[in-house]
Amino acid sequence: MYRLYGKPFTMSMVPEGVMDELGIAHQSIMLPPGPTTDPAYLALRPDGLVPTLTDGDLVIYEGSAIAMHLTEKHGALAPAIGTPERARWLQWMLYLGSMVHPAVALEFHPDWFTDDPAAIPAIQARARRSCDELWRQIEGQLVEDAWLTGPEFTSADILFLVQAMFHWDSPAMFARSPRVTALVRRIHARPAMAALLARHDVPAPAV
Ligand SMILES: N[C@@H](CCC(=O)N[C@@H](CS)C(=O)NCC(=O)O)C(=O)O
Repeated sequence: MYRLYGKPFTMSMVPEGVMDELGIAHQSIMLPPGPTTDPAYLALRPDGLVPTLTDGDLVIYEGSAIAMHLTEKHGALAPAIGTPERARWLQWMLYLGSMVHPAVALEFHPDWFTDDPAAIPAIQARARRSCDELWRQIEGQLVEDAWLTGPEFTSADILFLVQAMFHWDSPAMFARSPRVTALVRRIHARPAMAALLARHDVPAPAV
């Protein structure tokens, strides 16, 4: 049985959403908010962050990597290997995880990047501008009436929804991005995705 370690309103919603969409039963272990110091968890993921997935002896962490592992293992939610759509899927799984999410982290956890409390407002303001710019760039990459990687809904759409979710308090960001907004609405219209957000007390997209 899969065991997913997570926290509400975090990257752990990505593998959780993948398992929900695929109807895969799993045990969900919600860690308390704040820095994780539990040695048992640190033995699984040494930086103490979430998510981590275990499956018997297998331990895997990093949200995008877990989602990619699940899609490979279950042969679903990813385009066929070697196709242009698969290339786009790889691009978005890595880009959203390694470029967009760090900008989100800079905004939500500025204390990870400085020991100087006086520097925090400036870091947050800069991070917000970076996120704004990233969404503007992503807008230019989207194709109207398509999922993120093409005609099929994939795990990249789940990752996209979760990254967008971190910015729903910024309607101005989305007002400039009609295709991002339309894709967010389309993904959220899937029952499993709406249920995922509701389970984490995330309101429906205000975009
Ligand atoms: N790139 C990492 C990001 C991990 C990360 O930043 N996790 C955050 C939540 S999104 C966390 O554990 N924060 C600690 C906390 O919120 O208490 C991944 O996808 O696993």
